[in-house]
Amino acid sequence: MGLKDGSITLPTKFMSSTDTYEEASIVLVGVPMDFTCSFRPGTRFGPQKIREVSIGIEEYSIYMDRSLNDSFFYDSGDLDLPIGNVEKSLEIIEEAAGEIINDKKFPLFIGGEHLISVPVIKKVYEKYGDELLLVHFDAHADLRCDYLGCPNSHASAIRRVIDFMPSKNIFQFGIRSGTKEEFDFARNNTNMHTLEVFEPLKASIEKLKGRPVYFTLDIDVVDPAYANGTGTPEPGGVSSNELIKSVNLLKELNIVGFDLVEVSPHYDLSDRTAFLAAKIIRDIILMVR
Ligand SMILES: [Mn+2]
Repeated sequence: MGLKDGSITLPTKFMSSTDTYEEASIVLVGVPMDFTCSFRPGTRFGPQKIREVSIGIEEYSIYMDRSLNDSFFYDSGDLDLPIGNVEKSLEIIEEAAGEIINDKKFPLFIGGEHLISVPVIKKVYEKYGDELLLVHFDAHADLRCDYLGCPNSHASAIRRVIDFMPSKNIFQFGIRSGTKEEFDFARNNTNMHTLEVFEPLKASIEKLKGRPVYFTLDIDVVDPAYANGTGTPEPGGVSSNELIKSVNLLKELNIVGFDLVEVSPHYDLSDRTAFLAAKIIRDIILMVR
């Protein structure tokens, strides 16, 4: 597969990417996978659109008071996946994540659908074990045992994480959609905070401090009024400002891996969802550099 040179070569990289993998401490990987989307597909085009619009925002972040010019991250392009082959694709993602972690670099993955987070979290969990906590922003619980009989579905992403990671290590925020079974399961297993993100996250920071934290961000946690470019929009979400402020709270934590998923450009009026994603990715790079 070869993150260093063998991934698909793209015309556009995320702004300020360094020239080589070797000099980077953070490695960005695009995962153009949307085969298990339950409603509208298209997230496979997300990574490239986010890169494209990143050129339109500043390298300096007022939230982080740092500039990408002072950071060392490498955009390794998109993984080359066999379209439609879920198992093989998950293997390729896991291999890529493993390579980055073995090289002691920070994995930053851009989906694609939410299922792509599972193999990345798995490799990060292999490194940190039960010390690792998961912070999950999403409109959806993603706790289904399976979706129409398929355990590997984007609707089951967090449930698949619980196959290997203790459910009590998982902190969910902004959840406003799921089956009754998912909410019953969450009550007894995960730390789920419904509807809101900022206030419950602020109240949870002390519990999250001092531990390695993986952050998975499904862009549909944001209200479709602010982020309509996604496959399963769910009205009633947070504003883009609340998301940015919430990400800012994570400064106090030891973030060891990150992914942003479910941006679907063909539904994205004025690229507003992709712009929001690019801004969040910039700030995460600046936060963890
Ligand atoms: Mn979701």
